[in-house]
Amino acid sequence: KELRIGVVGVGAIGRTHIERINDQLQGGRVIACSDVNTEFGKKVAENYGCTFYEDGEEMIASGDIDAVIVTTIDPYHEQYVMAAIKAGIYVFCEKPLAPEAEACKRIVEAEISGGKQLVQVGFMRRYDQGYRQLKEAIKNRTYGEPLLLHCAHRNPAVDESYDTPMAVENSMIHEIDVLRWLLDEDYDTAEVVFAKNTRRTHANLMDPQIMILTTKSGVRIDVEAFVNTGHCYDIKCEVCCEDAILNLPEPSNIEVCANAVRGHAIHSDWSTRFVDAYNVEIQEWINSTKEGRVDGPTAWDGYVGQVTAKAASKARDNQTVVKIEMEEKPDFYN
Ligand code: ISE
Repeated sequence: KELRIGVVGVGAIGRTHIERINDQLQGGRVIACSDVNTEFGKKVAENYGCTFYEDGEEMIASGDIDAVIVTTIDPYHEQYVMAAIKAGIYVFCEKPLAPEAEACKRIVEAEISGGKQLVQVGFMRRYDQGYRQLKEAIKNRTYGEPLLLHCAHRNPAVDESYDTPMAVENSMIHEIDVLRWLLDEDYDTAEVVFAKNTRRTHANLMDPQIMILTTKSGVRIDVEAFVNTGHCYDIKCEVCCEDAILNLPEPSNIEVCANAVRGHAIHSDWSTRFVDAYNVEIQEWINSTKEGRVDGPTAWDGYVGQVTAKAASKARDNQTVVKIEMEEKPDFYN
């Protein structure tokens, strides 16, 4: 039986999830959707042949769907994730779980008191082939202990609404999640330092920045966020282990030899760079949901990510090293 899915928030990524579920993946179908912009939402619903609900919470409580995908703008995530927990249905929420750590904590508490894990957070990098290869090598200690990591998160350009905190809270939040998963441990401290600003930035954005994290066992990580490179979407992850240096591979492209240059195209946008990761992520979510499990990043992971990001933001604002403090992981998530 197909998983009946509803989508709240059918702006950009909501629609790509509908398309991948209905056209490419197996085992699920988006049959309902909702959007605060009624006129736009109705058009989208018509386009994809699903039932439109003016009120997302009503859709979640309707009994017509088995699971919901939350792709509204970030400040509304909490409301719909909470509604799903209340209705007892599985929910996939795009990253971040909520913009404030406190809101993530409320979600964790609601899920625990509901007594069943229902929430998955959309940290898609865990589904990327390359990161999965790194994870395998690190987990097995094939090349000894990982000691330090050099990473980069480069975007071609961002708009004027993207400001200094977003480098951590919107972009490097991906590294915060995926590196913690890769190393299978939590962070101890965070720091953010600045570089020389690019001429392409604007008054409210320090670009590039470098975030420095240490893990509990002492692994040191630096992540460059450079979001106005002007030319590329480029994700780097170099893991220095005791016996080898490991580098994140990129999805491959044909090699072209022309005009006295031999090379291959690289991605200029996250939506194409991680398209395979998104497909695997949503397929695995459909599969585990049908089997009654959450296999992916949990609400706890969403909370830890946000606590870490806020610590890094504080470190940046005060130009100090901040110790990352949070509660013990509840047994519920073990
Ligand atoms: C964006 O929100 C994303 O999630 C992308 O994956 C990231 O690369 C980009 O920097 C963010 O702005």
